[in-house]
Amino acid sequence: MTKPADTKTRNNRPSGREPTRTGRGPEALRQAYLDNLFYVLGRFADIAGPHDRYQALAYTARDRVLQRAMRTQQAYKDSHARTLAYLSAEFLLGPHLGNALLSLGITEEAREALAGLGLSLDELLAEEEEPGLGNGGLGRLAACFMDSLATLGVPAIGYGIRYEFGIFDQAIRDGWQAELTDRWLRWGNPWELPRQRINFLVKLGGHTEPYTDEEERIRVRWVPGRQVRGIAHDTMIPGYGVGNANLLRLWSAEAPESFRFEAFNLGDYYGAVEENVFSENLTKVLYPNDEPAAGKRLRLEQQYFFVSCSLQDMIRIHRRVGSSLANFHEKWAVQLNDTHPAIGVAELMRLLIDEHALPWDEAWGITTRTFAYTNHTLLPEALERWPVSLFESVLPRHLEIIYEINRRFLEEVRLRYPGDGERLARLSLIDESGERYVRMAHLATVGGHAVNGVAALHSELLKQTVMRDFYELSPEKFHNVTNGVTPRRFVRLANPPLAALLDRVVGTGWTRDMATLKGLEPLADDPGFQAEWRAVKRAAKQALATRIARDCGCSVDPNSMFDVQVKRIHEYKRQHLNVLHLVSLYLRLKQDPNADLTPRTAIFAGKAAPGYFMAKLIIKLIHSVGEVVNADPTLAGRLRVVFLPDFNVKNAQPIYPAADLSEQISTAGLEASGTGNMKFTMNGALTIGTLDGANVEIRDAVGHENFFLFGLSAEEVRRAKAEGYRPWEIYQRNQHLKETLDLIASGHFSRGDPELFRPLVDGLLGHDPYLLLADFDAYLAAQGEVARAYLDPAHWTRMSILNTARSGRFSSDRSIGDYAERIWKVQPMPVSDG
Ligand code: 26W
Repeated sequence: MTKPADTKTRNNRPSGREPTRTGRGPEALRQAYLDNLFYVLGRFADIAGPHDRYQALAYTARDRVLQRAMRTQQAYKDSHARTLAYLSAEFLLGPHLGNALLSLGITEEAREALAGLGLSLDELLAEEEEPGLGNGGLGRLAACFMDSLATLGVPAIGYGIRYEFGIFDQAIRDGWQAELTDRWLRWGNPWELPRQRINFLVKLGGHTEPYTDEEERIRVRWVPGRQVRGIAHDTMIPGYGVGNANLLRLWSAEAPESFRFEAFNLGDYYGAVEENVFSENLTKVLYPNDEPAAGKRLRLEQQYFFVSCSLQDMIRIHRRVGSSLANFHEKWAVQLNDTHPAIGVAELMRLLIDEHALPWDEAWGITTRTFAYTNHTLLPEALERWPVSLFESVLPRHLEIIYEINRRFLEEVRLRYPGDGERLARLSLIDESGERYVRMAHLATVGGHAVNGVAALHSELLKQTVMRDFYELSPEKFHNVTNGVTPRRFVRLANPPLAALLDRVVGTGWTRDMATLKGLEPLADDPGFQAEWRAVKRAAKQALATRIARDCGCSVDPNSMFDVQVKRIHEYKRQHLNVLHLVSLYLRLKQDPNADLTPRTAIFAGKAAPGYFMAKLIIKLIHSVGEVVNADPTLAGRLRVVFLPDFNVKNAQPIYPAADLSEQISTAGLEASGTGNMKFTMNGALTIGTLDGANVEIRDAVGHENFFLFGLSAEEVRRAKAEGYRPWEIYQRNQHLKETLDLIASGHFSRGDPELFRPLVDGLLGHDPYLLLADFDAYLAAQGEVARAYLDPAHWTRMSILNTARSGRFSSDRSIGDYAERIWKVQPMPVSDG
């Protein structure tokens, strides 16, 4: 990482003297910190509080990122670069400060600068409230992609929603999840720049009326029921080891006239602000569901609001450099992060036809060459479809446009498949089967040039199941781009001891080129290196044990195997199968206290959607089993079950380095990819998992012998369901399974109350839609293998080193490279950081 010698720059300062404003040495940073404390926060150093100190350092880092962003934007503008717009309703960024210092290459300088003032960098880092503008996988993927786009120097803008309240904070009350409002903005946000002058009006509701314009053309006017104004808030996303910093533009809503004076004068004080309150509601809060689609009016309005602001902004930027809309698609590649922004297809058509008077065919040509769509889930309940009636009342003009898109599309289908009415009905953008719905995945597919899944298996299943008819119609549109995660946050920032060891062995290049980790392979059996490798893992486990003691009031042994499952709570992710294994271990220990059981600490974390009863009951089950197991002296600490509260990016970072075993046990065919699985592999954890999502590719990359596989494959799951799956029979003929389930049903873990977990047990014995019982024996057998392998440190460490060494392709840099080459056709434009 080169430190800029700060030669002649745009503001022509004399060369040589390091400017304090953006200097990167300890002295300049210390001065900038003190200046920000005084001039930005208006605080004297001796009375400043911990959060003031955090903010002062945040502004110091932010300024240096901003300097890069300004240079980057200028470079992109000057070269009229083809730009990617990543439209996502969620960006799960995580805390900025540590990542910014890392990307600027000034972490140690900042630490030294603060030490000179008797301050600890880690204390300031702990002060940051993370922007929780996402639920889970999809939102975090968007954040990893933003990091890789900047690091690879790809011209890109992330567009999303500036929720006033992000994902709820999770508290645990007597084993139950409680949701607390996420007031992340209460202390202000040094990382964003409000751009009042970049604002757009967005229409909602009302009706349409045709008219003839001055050139005798039939046009349509949309007379809205109400309007809101979208205001841009820019956050700069720094690249690592490069001068680029890209834009994340998030929109917040307010009333066109945030205060109506005339109403106030008439004494109608509420009337004066009513409209603003109404409008602000639009971006008030993130919907905390991931998977079941809420289908709420406000959700559709949120989606349309940010998409309309974003497309209007792209057209503004396009026309600012004098380009005509006719080549809009040559300058912009727009990626739809799932169907949440899919209304964009109809909105671009509306803007081109109604606002800019382009003829339909030209507008359609531009639109279909502009958009591409990523699908992140096969779960039927997660595929968004909006009632036509709701569409009618919120987006009447878009419904007309969607009808016309559909009419022309079905015309083509009819030509291709004459007389095949069923196929027509399956392909239609409108579900006519009962109440009429608009199928957003169909709109995104027909309205774009590419559709991709997020892992090889998922992309195959997409073509064979939910998108089968579209695949048969236009196979050339379908791609796979396997997910990835950024090694900056999830290795170098989260696991500095491992990073230092990697730097020493393979050089520092791995942070931008993870393929170089292959250089570790020759050392996989080297006793000296193995010892260092174990020491790194041991230190991380000790640190996590300290955190578990603080947050869960439970002491765990860092010598035990840390068996970790952290992700959103969902039945298809099968956290309750993990619990069945733990109850089976407990049973065995109770039946034979001298059983030679590998000491194990089971660590869970994850939020449940507030309305998802079974997920919340699973959280209670984990706490209830933990309460009994952790308090049982006969187990002598050989088994511990803990639940770490409030799983978010910040709390996740110390978990990946400390894991020995990564639980990726979803029902095969249901986890589109997974990304936690990749973070664990990079940090040397071994995976126990099903042949699902990216597990398949992780297993192929690290070597089948370095992965603990179990369970039915996606095809076997499909067949088991097709042939009639009867979990009750499995329960009847499997004694150990019966004992395990009966113990839970008996109330043994619920203070004697057999009713508490009845819904869960009955669900498993009755229907078990996620085939836990079918995979129970295979899972236990694989866990047995794990337990035996863990007792052979040389073998385990070898496997751990090889997992990290072969995790390179799961860097989000590789994913972005794939998208840029195969779908977006955008060229990197690195900007020097000098
Ligand atoms: C409408 C409610 C809603 C909200 C979010 C439906 C669906 C979603 C997301 C698609 C859910 C999600 O986060 N999916 C996850 O996306 C990750 C990134 O691609 C994958 O790695 C996970 O397997 C997938 O579950």
